[in-house]
Amino acid sequence: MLATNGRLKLALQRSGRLTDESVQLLRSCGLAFEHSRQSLSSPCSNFDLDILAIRDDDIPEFVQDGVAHLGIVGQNILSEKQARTRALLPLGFGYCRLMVSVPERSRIRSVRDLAGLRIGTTYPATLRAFLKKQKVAAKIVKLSGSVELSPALNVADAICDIVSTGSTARMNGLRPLLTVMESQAVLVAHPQSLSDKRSGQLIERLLIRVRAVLEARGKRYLMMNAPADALPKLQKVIPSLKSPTVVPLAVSGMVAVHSVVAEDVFWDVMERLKAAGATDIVVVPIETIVR
Ligand code: PRT
Ligand code: ZN
Repeated sequence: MLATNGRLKLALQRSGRLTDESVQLLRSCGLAFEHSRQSLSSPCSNFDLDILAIRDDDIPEFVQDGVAHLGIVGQNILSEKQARTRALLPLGFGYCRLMVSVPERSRIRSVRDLAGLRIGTTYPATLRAFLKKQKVAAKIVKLSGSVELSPALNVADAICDIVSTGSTARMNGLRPLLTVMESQAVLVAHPQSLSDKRSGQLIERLLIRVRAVLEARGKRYLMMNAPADALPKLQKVIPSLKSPTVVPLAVSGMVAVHSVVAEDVFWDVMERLKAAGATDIVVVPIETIVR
């Protein structure tokens, strides 16, 4: 399944909302490559992998056809293109929703009210499947851009478009009515590349790294000193301290306690750790956790 040069190919968005985080994720996996918005393909110098930088809309088809073995793309695009790819992992960025929005003053209140109306969208396939499931017969107006202007131009009565903060919809006098799908960036694979020995092995090696980087996100390594008899109290403060590393210190009766904690929890519990007897609390970032 690999091309003649024996290298894996991964497609990511050339220039857009997913680009920086896609590049950052791969660099966190220890992959060394140049990323320039000008070049289509950049080789990794320390892994048998080439990065293909293309439009996000083309990624599902590239991966389906095996032109790329892997791709990083939004679930919204995957759903719309209906390409045969295997989703491997959600990546925790590029969060957004595909939503139906209606003019603020419209009387449309529920999905039923959309019956017989025109909905402008660049996501006709996803919207069609949604309306079918809801048993609502509406007219889908396929647009190629500026969807949010279509009600004002009387091209549509409602729109179905990506929303993240909602400010674009508000600025255009629209009110979100319902969510068609939630989306984030995912890693997808060409199914046959997974079963092929050589490309399958390379993908598995890469997956171990990606999982390890994702696992470490939002986590911190916590170290502190405490009297040995304070341990039960410390464990009450941080439930994840169930099996901490406990190392005796040179001072008798004192121990060093190490554990992994979620960063959002840490600030809440720090004072309570101190009150329970912990001193010299040190928190350091974690780059990877390989399980
Ligand atoms: O050139 P190329 O085709 O590669 O890029 P593109 O312009 O088609 O896509 P791009 O870069 O805009 O988005 C890439 C992916 O990012 C999308 O497919 C989604 O998976 C994800 N994503 C996350 C978003 C948004 N957030 C987002 N807010 N994609 C688009 N938007 C747009 C939306 O279309 C609307 O115009 O932002 C506007 C709404 O934003 P709010 O914050 O005002 O609600
Ligand atoms: Zn696009």
